[in-house]
This record gives sequence, C-alpha cells and structure tokens, in this order.
Amino acid sequence: MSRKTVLAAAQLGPIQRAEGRDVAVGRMVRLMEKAHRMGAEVVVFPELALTTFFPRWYEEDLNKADHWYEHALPSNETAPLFEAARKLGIGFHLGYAEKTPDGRRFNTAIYVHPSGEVALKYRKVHLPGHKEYDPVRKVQHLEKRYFEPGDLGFPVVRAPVGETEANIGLLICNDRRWPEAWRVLGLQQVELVMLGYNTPSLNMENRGFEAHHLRVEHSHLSVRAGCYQNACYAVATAKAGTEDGHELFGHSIIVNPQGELLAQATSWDDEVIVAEADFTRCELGRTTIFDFARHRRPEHYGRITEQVGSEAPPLWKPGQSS
Ligand code: CDV
Repeated sequence: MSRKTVLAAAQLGPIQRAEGRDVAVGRMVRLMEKAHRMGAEVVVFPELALTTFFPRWYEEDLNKADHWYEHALPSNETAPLFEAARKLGIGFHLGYAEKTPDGRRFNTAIYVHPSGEVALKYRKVHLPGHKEYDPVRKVQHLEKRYFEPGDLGFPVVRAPVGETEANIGLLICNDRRWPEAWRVLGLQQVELVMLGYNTPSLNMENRGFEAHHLRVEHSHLSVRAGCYQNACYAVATAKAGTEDGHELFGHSIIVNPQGELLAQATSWDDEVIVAEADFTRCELGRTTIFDFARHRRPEHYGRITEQVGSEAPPLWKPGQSS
C-alpha cells in the first residue's frame, strides 16, 4: 500500500478583533476548497484560527471573555467547515479556544477526519506570556490568564490521512520551541506533526535586541530540528499580517523527516501551500541515527523531568582536578 499523501498548510491572514467567526469560517472553507483543488488530503489551519489572537487583549473578568471560546464543536458557526470537509473528503486540523462544560479553558487543537469525527485532541502545554496585566509591556500576551496548561500530555494516534494512514501528533505554537515535546511525540513514532502558530514579528518582552529576521529563523529552526531529530513530517501554519495594528509573521512551512523545507508561504495573507509526503521516508531516521531503542540513554536524562529551571554549574578553578 502506498504511504503517500498531499499535505496542505492553510495560512490565514489577519482577523480583526471586531470580525465574527462567520468571516473566518468563510475564508477557511475557501482555503479548504483551494487545498482540495491542489490535491491535498489534509489541511492544517493556524492556532486559535476562528478569532483574532485575543490573548493580546486584557479582560479583568474572565466571564466577559466567553465569546472568544468554543463551547461545542461543531457549532452553528463552525458547521460549514465540517460540512466542507465531508463534501471534499478532506481531513483538517483546527486550533481554537476551548471552554469545557465544567468551565475550564484550554488552547486546543483537533485533527478531524473527513467524516467529522475528532480523531485526536491536544491542549497546549507550553503557554507563553503572563497572567496579570503587565504595564511595562507594549502589547500583552495573556495566554496564562486565558488558558490553563493542557492536561492531555502529547498524544499520538494512527489515523487515516487520505488513502493511507499516519501516526499523527499535534503541537501548538510555543510548543514547537521545546525539544521535550517533540521527543515525547517521537517516542510514539509520530510521522506527521500538525501545528498552528500566532507569532508577533517583534519580541514584545522588550528585554533586549532581537533581529526581526531571526524571529522567523528561530521558528523554522525549531520545526526543522523537531522533524529531523524525530524522523517526521510537520505542517506548521501561521496566522499572518496585521491584526488591529499588531503584526504576526507568516512563513508557514511544510518540512520532511530530513528537516528540509518542502514548501513555504510567501504572503502575509490567506494562502495555501502543499507538498507530497511519503511516510515510508520516516523509517530511515527512525532505524538509523535516531533509532531510540539502540541509542537513547534515559539514565542520563533525569534532569529533564526532575528539574524545571536551569541551575548554575559548579565553578572550576585552575589547579583543581575535575
Ligand atoms: N502563541 C504563541 O505561543 N506565541 C509564542 C510567542 C509569542 C512567544 C511563540 O512561541 O511563537
């Protein structure tokens, strides 16, 4: 059986604060149709794809922020996306703000089979930013206020992708910068990582100079390293452009298990990029240099799970044996 499929990243241009989900969903349906015309069998939308990147806006009373969250999927407003997927026979990844029936809030992603069934759900673990209003910052990043850290770990599932099957894992935005997250997926033989992101073009923490072009470079570096070191494909899809005066970089990419770029978005607007994946290509890395069973040494990795922050090393002085 062929293990090939065509992957798509459906980058979204800006969504303004005043725009409703109907606008975003309409654009997403058009992108899905375009991806289908380009031969794609799975399409990946960005993080928090249905609204503006609302964690930049402070809200004192979280109950007044309920309109940013999905309380059920599909809802009346998101149903057209699920219907389009069914009609086109295309699977899709969706990032959204989730409010559970018992009132918990998560930054969530799902992989939806063309039937409309959710094959995999993930809740963002590495929440960046801060919880309280920060008067020093020019722009807030309140993910720690609006969401609690994910409680599902980093699950992988083998599920249909087009005519084939693949071991699928999900990451969300900031997760892509953490090798621990990729390795937990790699340890489950992940073959395809879908991830969406909203990343400002400037470092809003203002704690030192960071060149503009390096923001994109660091994003790509993280995804490419994650793919290479875990022998998997990734589709990393951006929200791009200027939302209410706040610029997000695009540069969505599709990466192969060698860490090579197969496709890259060139606009900061709605855009589809596609690339063919052949999941048999995940076997080379997994059975050679990154054959975990033969080469990993977890007895030396204790700090990874036992320690959170970094610790200064002991000082060595000349004349002192090591
Ligand atoms: N949405 C994000 O998780 N953004 C973070 C930035 C702002 C640190 C990111 O890693 O891109």
